[in-house]
Amino acid sequence: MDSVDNNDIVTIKYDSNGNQQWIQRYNGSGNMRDEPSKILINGNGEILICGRTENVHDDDCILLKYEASTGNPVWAQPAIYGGPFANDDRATNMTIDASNNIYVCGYSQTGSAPANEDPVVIKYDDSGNIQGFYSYVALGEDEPVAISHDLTGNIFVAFRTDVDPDPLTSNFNFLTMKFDSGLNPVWATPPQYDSPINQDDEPADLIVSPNGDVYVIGTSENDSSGGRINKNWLTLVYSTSGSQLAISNYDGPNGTDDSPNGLAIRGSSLWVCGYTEGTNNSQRNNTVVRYDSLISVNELAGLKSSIVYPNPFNQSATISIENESSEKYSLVITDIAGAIVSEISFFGNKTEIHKGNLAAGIYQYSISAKSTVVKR
Ligand SMILES: [Ca+2]
Ligand SMILES: [Ca+2]
Ligand SMILES: [Ca+2]
Ligand SMILES: [Ca+2]
Repeated sequence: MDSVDNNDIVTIKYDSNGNQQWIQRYNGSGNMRDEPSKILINGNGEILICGRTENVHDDDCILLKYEASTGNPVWAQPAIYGGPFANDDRATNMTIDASNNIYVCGYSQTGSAPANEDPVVIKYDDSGNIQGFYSYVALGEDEPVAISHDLTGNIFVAFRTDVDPDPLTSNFNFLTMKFDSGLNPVWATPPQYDSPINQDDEPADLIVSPNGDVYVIGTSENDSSGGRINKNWLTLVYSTSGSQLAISNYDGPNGTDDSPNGLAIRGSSLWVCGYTEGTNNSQRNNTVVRYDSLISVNELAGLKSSIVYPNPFNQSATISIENESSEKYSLVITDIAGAIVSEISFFGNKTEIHKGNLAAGIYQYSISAKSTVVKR
């Protein structure tokens, strides 16, 4: 912090009573801007920090490792990645697998300035050696925002991708990719989400459930009713094979801009936190939403996917399914204890459910036909 443009990566350990145990400061060789983006602890209790380190307007991705008890650097030098151009490379997030491999995601500006941002994902072993690498050249400014792994070492990354060819404007979409532990892409066609009105849809976080389902949350400009574009919380669920299992859109109490930023799975619930705008437009409120109907989605052979919109709902919602047959479907709604609260039959690919006498709460549904269970 010697001058305006020289900040450093500072790491402090506190004990459980809040007493400082050690402090470490990293100032890069450029004596310029060094900033962290994520801190994690590996299986040996060591501290990993990723971020950016600057050398005269040329940022590189940096990965630091400290000993837990002393704060001393474990590696002789931090792991630094600079792309093929003398331009900005910045780490945005990371995850650590069961073997202490570190997967860092970030972006590289490829080409000479001004250059687009292209995503990179780098695998480091426990010693900081690069073991795998993935990148793609993007149309616009593409950035990975979140990365996680499943129990068998597959890596999942949520990217914000810009699909608008005009460099002055954007149409951001969610892009979710699965990699094997060597960073080879697994899904032939990684799923994207673009709102029906082709506005900006930006993922914020991603998590993998113990059964391999992938949950991605973010902010979606998917509603232009009322003469303005309205940001909503979007939650997407993908199976481990990349098919979309569920989608949920949450519009806050004011019907204006709402944005989620983190998620966690606890028991059979998905918890999402962020902000919603209250009835006074300028007022943003911390908000937590618990989803139960998105969890325990078991994909069966021959399954057809279904969507509940909106979810949660006040008066009524539509459940639509991918319906390829003329079979009669039976919809059963159960409360959290498993008791059936409503049962209806319908033909076609959607039906409406109404609040009726149902108390506010979380309900699960299943749709079945003579031959197939669609979703549970
Ligand atoms: Ca510095
Ligand atoms: Ca660089
Ligand atoms: Ca979009
Ligand atoms: Ca909204």
